Amino acid sequence: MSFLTGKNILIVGVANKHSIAAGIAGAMKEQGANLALTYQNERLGKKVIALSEEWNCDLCLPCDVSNDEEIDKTFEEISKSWDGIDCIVHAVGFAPSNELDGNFADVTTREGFKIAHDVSSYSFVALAKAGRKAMQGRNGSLITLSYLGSQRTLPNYNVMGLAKASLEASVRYLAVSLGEEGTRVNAISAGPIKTLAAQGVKNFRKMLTYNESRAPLKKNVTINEVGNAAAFLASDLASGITGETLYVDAGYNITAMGSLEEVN
Ligand code: NAD
Ligand code: 0WE
Repeated sequence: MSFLTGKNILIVGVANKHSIAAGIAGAMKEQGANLALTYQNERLGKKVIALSEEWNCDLCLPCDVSNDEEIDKTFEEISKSWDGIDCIVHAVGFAPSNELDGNFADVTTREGFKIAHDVSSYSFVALAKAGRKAMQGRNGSLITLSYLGSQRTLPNYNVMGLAKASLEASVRYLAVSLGEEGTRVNAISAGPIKTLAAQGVKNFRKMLTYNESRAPLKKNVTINEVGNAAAFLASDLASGITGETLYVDAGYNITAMGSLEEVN
């Protein structure tokens, strides 16, 4: 019951084996997909190339998603090996660290806003545009990663919350834009996970404990659980789903006021 057999899938956003994109790659490989990975820069390249070999990926290429030329080059290279692309996974987010620490109105700057929205939101549209031809008429699937901070405020997420709100809106607009070409567009809103991007975040461990105690499933999610949801969204099993943000967060987002034990 491998449901991605023969599908060509590009995964953008692996930094190391703890990345959400690594969990997605593992789950998609398990379902029989052919994989291509990209890495942000040479510093991360060594590790990602090693992982690409471990997972028998067809390709592993450099791609800084803030650079249109690098994006175009990536798809040019892929077209030499693959006759088309069935899915693109976008698991990239960045804001300058000083924007993610303190009172929103105090720490947010025009430059930080611009960088966060460019790298975390526009880059998804850029990949959709660059990959459009290769995905046409294949019942393709675009998938991005979001977070609850797009809908609710929480301490320090700040300008990233705005960028994720923009990203989720782009999922809806791209779904309409590409729907008639057969391409579906969805987001997964994941619960907090200890990845490289979470390393620099103040009190991240506290946030994990907070989420775990309040989530209906009384746990935090893993990159494998996010990976399995992404594998489903990439597959023909999800042929009726587009423009959607799917929460993979142990149910945290549906709650308010935590558990009764806390109130009593
Ligand atoms: P991660 O650090 O493993 O992955 C982030 C990736 O973004 C890295 O591979 C990094 O190289 C890449 N990146 C940043 N700027 C880039 C650029 N200019 N060009 C190309 N790549 C660039 O962390 P992660 O937690 O796996 O993050 C993946 C996605 O999941 C992000 O969109 C993040 O916002 C989202 N997310 C994370 C969590 C969490 O708690 N970890 C929860 C929900 C959503
Ligand atoms: O989307 C994310 C990660 C976002 C992120 C993290 C960093 C840290 C290092 C974006 N840019 C940077 N830039 C850096 O220099 N998450 C959902 C994880 C996350 O990040 C938070 C969180 C959570 C949860 C930041 C503040 C508060 C909560």
